[in-house]
Amino acid sequence: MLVGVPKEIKVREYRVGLTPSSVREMIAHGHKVIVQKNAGYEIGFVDEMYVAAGAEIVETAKEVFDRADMIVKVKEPQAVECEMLREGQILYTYLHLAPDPEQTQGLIKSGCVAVAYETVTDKFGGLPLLAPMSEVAGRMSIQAGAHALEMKNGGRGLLLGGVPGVAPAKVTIIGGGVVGTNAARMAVGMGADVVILDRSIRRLQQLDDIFKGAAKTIVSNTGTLEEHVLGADLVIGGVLIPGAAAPKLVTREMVSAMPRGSVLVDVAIDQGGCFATSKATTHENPTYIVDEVVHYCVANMPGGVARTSTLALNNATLPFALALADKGWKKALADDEHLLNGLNIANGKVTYEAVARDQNLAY
Ligand code: PYR
Repeated sequence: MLVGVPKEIKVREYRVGLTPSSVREMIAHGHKVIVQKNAGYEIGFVDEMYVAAGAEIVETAKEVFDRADMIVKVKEPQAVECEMLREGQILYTYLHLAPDPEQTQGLIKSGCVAVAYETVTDKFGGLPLLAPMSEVAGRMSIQAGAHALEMKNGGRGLLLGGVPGVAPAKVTIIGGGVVGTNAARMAVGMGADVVILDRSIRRLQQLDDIFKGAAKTIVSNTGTLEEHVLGADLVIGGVLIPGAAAPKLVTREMVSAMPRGSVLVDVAIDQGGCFATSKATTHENPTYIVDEVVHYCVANMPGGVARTSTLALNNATLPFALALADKGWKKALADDEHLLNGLNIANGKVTYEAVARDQNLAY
């Protein structure tokens, strides 16, 4: 199969669909790979590395889309990319179609076969191609929060770990899933006083085993949520209801009652955010202040550490990319129900129930 890797064109997106090492693996499987010039330049994957791995470098995205049987990307195709896709061509990338009718129509019209990273499942009930980016965002949330706690950023002027003789900062993490667990690892590592809230006692038992008391676990309900949000210097929102909007767990009143210079980091902002006062921000202007509380709500946090994110994403996406290339999409999906769950569009129709339902489309 001829596999194509265009340069990402979404604003400030520096991740790339395949690393040079993934290209080498593709070629070892007998495939050909074309990579758009400078596709990985900003994160140190220069064209010479792709050539050394066996890829051909091509000048334009159009050439990649015209020639490739399968396009491997990171972000959802922008309108100009949807127009370049063609019937039967495989598109393998993040799509997030449910809230995006325009992209859905563009993909339907193209006739492509679109496999979305975020809906591929695993036998443990997880989302293995979303998980690496949740790990990145969870870990990053603590460094973003630590930075926001500095005076110059409007924070309380607190060092997360404190120093001998001075207490560490209090960090409350809402949600004990992938984001919350990774946030807790970083916060504990930096010496903060950490509480994780979750509604699942079973999950709290697992977290207690992992952290062995270094992070406290609390069952989440209206009362405990209020107590631990109001008592925190830094709150991390890491709740996910797959495919649905995030619940607004922290109300405007709670935000207003927080001490001046407290910090909220909303990792759920991609799903609308879990703080009533959240609105999406960018890496250029990551924070804003409401009622003297600093909000960090960057919508594509993993893009800020694009090299780490690309490597982590490729670790998860490559085995499925190889299956699609080795077997063709029909057999690859027929052989693997979890990869089949990734199929969102085929033969000019939506093939993913939640997307069809949200957009009133035939399924
Ligand atoms: C991203 O990392 O950009 C996703 O869409 C998950």
